[in-house]
Amino acid sequence: MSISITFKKLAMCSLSTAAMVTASQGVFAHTRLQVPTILEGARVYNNEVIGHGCHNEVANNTSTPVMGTSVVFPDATATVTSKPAGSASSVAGTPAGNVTDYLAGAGEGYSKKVYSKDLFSDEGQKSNSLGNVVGYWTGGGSLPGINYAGLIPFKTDAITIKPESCANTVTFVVAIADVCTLTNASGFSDETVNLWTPAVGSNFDGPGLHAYNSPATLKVVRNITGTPATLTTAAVAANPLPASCGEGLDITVTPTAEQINRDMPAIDGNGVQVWPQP
Ligand SMILES: [Cu+2]
Repeated sequence: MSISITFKKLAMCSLSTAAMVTASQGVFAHTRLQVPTILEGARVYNNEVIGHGCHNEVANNTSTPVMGTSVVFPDATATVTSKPAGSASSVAGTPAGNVTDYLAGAGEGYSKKVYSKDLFSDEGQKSNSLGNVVGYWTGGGSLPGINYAGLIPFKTDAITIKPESCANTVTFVVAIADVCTLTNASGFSDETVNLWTPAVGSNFDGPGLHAYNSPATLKVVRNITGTPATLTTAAVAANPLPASCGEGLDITVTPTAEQINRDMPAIDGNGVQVWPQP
């Protein structure tokens, strides 16, 4: 692929946020979560939204269909950083301990696939050595690369921010690979895969590719004021910040390279690694 084509493509997609307001949605939309911000303490049914296919060199668009997707949610080994609440995204975070410093429970296993063959014919859930679900894959089918979005349903269980922590928000960085052609890792290109992954030095970083270091995120917001009861849901108690926390912290939880290398491959029910090809 020529440098000018790559440039054009990057320019098109860097315009995506502004362009989506006026242009037809979906054409340039990255793969993200349908509900990217949720309140703590609530189970949420959500979707991975596959925004476009892989690059088609002949048509110079993203019309190559997606045949499957693989997702990794950070587990309790994740890298945790913090910055003052409300900081701009350009502000670098500083190391801030472990996910269990901020979240009640194991700090992993909160996300589960919703079984569905709407889009792809096969699927599997990924668990770590503790038996906690850390992601899923689904494949076998053909999602058109343009003029459609694909929805992959999953749910998150109630996630509780520790009352004694200073976290205002906890943002999970979610690594996603949208596969258009089965290849081994050396075959990764804009024509074969979109790697919506954090650049943490894993085998799935995809340096120079369209989706480089552009992962999806799921932000959990502390329920500082509590929620009154409605006809269908019980009241939720307030979880105020401790006075000593000041304005509080925005926490980011990013899967490690080791976890992504372990959990990104799609392994079928017979134990065969389907993608990437060995
Ligand atoms: Cu894009």
